[in-house]
Amino acid sequence: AGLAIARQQVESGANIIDINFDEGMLDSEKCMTHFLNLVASEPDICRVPIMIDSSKWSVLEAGMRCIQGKGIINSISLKEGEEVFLDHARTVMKYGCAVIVMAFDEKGQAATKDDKIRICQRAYKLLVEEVGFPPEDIIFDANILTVGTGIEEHSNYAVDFIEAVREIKRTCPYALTSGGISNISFSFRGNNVVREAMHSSFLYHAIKAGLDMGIVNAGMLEVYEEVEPTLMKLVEDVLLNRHPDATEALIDYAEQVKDQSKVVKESDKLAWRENPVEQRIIHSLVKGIDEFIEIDTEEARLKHPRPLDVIEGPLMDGMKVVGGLFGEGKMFLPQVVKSARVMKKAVAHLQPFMEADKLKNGGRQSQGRFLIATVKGDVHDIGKNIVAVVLACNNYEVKDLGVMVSCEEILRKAKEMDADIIGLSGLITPSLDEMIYNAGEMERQGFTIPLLIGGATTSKAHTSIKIAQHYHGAVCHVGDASLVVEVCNDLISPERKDAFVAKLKVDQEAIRVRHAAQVKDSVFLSLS
Ligand code: B12
Repeated sequence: AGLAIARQQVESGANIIDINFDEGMLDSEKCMTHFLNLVASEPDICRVPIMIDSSKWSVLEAGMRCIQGKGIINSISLKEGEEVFLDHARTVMKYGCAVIVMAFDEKGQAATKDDKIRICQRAYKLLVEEVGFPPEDIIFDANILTVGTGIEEHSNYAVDFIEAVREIKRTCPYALTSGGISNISFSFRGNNVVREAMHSSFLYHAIKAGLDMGIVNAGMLEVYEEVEPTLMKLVEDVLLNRHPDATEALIDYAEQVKDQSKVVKESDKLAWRENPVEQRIIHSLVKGIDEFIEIDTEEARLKHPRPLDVIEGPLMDGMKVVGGLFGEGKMFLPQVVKSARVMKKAVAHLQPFMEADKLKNGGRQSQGRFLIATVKGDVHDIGKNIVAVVLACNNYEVKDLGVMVSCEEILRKAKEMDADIIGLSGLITPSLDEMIYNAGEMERQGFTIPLLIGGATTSKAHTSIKIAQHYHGAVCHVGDASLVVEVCNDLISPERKDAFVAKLKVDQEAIRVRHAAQVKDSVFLSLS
């Protein structure tokens, strides 16, 4: 059962799994050892780092002996004084683990902002200066304590935590911060509508202050933007301690939502199903609901001339909303993982229809060999997979090398398969530099075949100004998968190729000249 829960958590988007056997009737050391050995043989689970969690040092040590890769120890603190703290830290360092340091000292748990900061700074100094502990392996947990309890001293707890995080991040270089998010909402136990809203809002504000990670049930998070505005205001009044009656007001409101949630929730839950199909698809993507995505994708497919139009239309629109909310800190990574899963399910539904189109077209002989990969350091593969399917359905022999592929691997494979075109996908900014590197290496190794560039953060401007100059062959930016077949056909066709490349180079030169003029025309004013 433990393994099933761990697997479910990883599937729901957990980035780390926390393992704890602190229970009176258990032999915790034995259980920890046994369970970690089981986890080690489950590739679906042990691909994420493991956090060994216990309040007993002997259990933590037993765990450290078992885990592979880099683990995280949860936790050590100054509760028993400096000597024990330093001794524990040295052992953790010996095993190469990172460590959670709780904001506790000899006097107890830090509740106020000043105490949290003082204890964490003291622990940081001891770890870095006395033990030589790598600061990037220190994770401070400055104690998230419950608000909305009706006790006045508790009303500033959320603000205390958020402000402490800001100061810890400023004064303890490279150290990370974490916390148990659900603690904040304990006083609303039984009312998940309010609790989920509290978690989303608290995370939103704490992440802005520098919170790096949080222990949270990935399935118990509402999308910040989706919280009903009145509820969000009341929740934020409590969290940010905006006025003395904030808790009372939220409790009153919580009572109403609680009643409503029983009566209205079931029908309300499905009210979005009445919307047009495009909106339903966006809703499923943003909320990470995979239940209806195949039915809706099918309905949309019947409305559009080609299956690819569904991808380029409602599905991409949904992913853009997800990307926007994620960028603003209003959706969190586990939620985006769920959205990605829904998107993949929709694309998988459309794939056979795209393949059927190929057969309808007679399944002609190979147009050419296309090598595609997401560049080193980048895990995004949804767009790349779509491009691969579209090309395969248009009679290209496609070799997909997957994600995080090094330049060396890409070019080695390209030679091995005698590729006609290489396509690179990348969605994060560092991928742009990796693409420049790939282009330079293609030049150095004497390639002449075209290079296609794609993925959300790439652009015609960047391709022209930063990538194309490193490679004398054609370097072409392709904005979306619906354009890729035509571009490839032009690049392969003996009749059209020269004219296409000549025009591409002229267009890119024009972009470079325009850019150079803009840069030259910029006049810098002195600050004085
Ligand atoms: C889903 C998603 C994820 C999923 C990815 C799941 C997966 N298996 O792919 C997960 C949750 C894992 C993820 C992780 C991260 N993500 Co992310 N993610 C997204 C999101 C929301 C959607 C991407 C997507 O799939 N779009 C749909 C596809 C179909 O579109 P597409 O890739 O652009 O592809 C189309 C075209 O571009 C083109 N195309 C694509 N590739 C190619 C290649 C060729 C050769 C050609 C011709 C065409 C082509 O064809 C496709 C179809 O038309 C975007 C936001 C966005 N608007 O893009 C952020 C986004 C890309 N992610 C972002 C970030 C920051 C991250 C993380 C660093 C977050 C973190 N803190 O850990 C990590 C990165 C980890 C890593 N090292 O790569 C940022 C990047 C910002 C930046 N400039 O660097 C974005 C823009 C979100 C944001 N607004 O902040 N992410």
